[in-house]
Amino acid sequence: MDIAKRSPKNPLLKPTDLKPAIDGMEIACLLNPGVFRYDGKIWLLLRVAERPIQKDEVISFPVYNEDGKIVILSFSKDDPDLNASDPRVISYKGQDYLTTMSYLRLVSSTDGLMFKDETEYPPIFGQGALESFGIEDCRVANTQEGYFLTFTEVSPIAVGVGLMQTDDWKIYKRHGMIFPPHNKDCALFEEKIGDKYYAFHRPSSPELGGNYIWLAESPDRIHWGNHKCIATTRKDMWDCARIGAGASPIKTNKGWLEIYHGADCNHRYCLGALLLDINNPSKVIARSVEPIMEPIASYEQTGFFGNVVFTNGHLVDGDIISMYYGASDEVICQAEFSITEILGSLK
Ligand code: MAN
Repeated sequence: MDIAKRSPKNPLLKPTDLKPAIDGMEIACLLNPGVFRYDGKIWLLLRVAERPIQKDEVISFPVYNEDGKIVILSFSKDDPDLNASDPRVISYKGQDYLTTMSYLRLVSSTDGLMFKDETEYPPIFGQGALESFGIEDCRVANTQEGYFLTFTEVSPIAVGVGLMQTDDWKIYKRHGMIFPPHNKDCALFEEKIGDKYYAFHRPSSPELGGNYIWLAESPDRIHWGNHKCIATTRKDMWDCARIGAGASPIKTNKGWLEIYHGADCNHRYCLGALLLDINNPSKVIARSVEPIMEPIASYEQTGFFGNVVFTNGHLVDGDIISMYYGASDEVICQAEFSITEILGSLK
């Protein structure tokens, strides 16, 4: 059952609301923001996906070259070596490319609904060979030691999880790749349990196993071990093809509550919840049988890649989760949940 209370102001942000950051590009999509409070305001760390303005007969997209400069690659749409059936990824002569280049960009708000561009705070672009196709879907953990950012690093050789750290959103300390390929959907717990840090991550095991949510522990948030699988996809259910963690888990009096995404083989993305033991988060107490949110609004069904609700950021105030999400991989939206209501829906 869909128990999300969507903002009547949705979508809050669409691609034409911002100016492209890269010269000669258009913004194709705004996606999946990290969310945090800073300087008395509510901030979104948007994933912005840009590409050159498209011409009819060719598909063109940006990549970083070896010198860290953006170059445009183009393929003719009628080239028999091109597979462009997915709007997100194209394949040419056995090599996959992304149709857009994503980077991270800050917007802020005083009411959580009207967001404005923060031009004083520079965007965060991919750097180096492991991010040459960009960086995506950044989770923001607001910890006692500062903000920790976990995001997907994409390049022709890998998809993995990167970590960086900041206190002021101007200077970033980059820690490199913390979960090697293929891995994404990494969400850090915002506090220690006992003497360890914890994180969810999503390795993919293509032959045996699948796209499952794992838990790892660390003495320093940089070196991770003791990996355990805590949730798998479920046959014939809404989350039968892939699952992945959303934002940092929420501490409740029943345990750690994690909102996660699940997709079926038609790439329909819904949200559900996991409840984990407060002292031992590898122990799953309950899990949504039905999604708590499904792509049912028009802006969630039609867009760059339709039938998607995808979240990796929220704020919590008492019983209310103010969740921000990407709809149809194109626009940014907000919805509220009651923690009590989610907990009551779990089996
Ligand atoms: C993947 C990621 C997300 C995206 C969904 C739906 O999980 O690339 O960023 O929102 O697919 O396309």
